[in-house]
Amino acid sequence: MKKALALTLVTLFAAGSYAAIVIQDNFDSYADQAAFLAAWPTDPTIAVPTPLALSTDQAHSAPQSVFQEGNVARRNYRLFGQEVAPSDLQPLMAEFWLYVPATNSNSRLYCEIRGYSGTGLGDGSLQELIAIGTTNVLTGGAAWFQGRVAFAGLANSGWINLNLPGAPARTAGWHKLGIEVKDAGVVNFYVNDILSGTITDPTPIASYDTFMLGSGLTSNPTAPQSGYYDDVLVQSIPEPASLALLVLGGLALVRRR
Ligand SMILES: [Ca+2]
Repeated sequence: MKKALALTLVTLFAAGSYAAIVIQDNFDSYADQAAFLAAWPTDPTIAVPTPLALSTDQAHSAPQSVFQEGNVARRNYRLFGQEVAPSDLQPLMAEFWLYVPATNSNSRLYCEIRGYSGTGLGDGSLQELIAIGTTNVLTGGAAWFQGRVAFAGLANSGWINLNLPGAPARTAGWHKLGIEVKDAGVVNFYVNDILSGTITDPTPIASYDTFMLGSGLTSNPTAPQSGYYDDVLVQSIPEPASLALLVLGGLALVRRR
């Protein structure tokens, strides 16, 4: 039976079907801003390319996070280093923690996953982006977090309030925000691990390759809304059903011997 278990594990590894971590960063290992920028380059596409700032003022995981004050547009990015194709059996999950200071309709603090025709930002054209965080474009938005799928021809440029029944309201402090992408363009948005909104993309793309850290926008100069980002985790996660199938497959292989 030990042999069977070992072979099953080998089968699982061979299929690459256990959770594969694409990006994992708590921002705590960087000695200084230069070290942070080496891992997370400044987005060269915003009007005045300006990076987020490594900070110890707030942290979800101590001691560091990255800071975006409300009146300066800042954004960084990291390439996946691979094309990650989501499916129902192995969704793409992108999560991070966002600190917001107070509810305010002028807040624009969010992160995105993107898919380019090439290998990522800087190579090829942007085909789609999925965002979660805060925006000022929706009526009544200050009460909630928001999610977005662009550019699929959706209303409100693809932004929705994440206000499904039971969704956590936007409050001051840290919140865990998550994007889950499945087959057929099903995009689920999570706030504090609670499903808070869903968008079905009418024109889904095949794969994603880039994480954008920060919105690259200001949060209204008249009432600046500063924010912090921490604990980014991008994974390709097999659903329990697909894991079970692989285990059965592995056992079947063992039995045949
Ligand atoms: Ca941290």
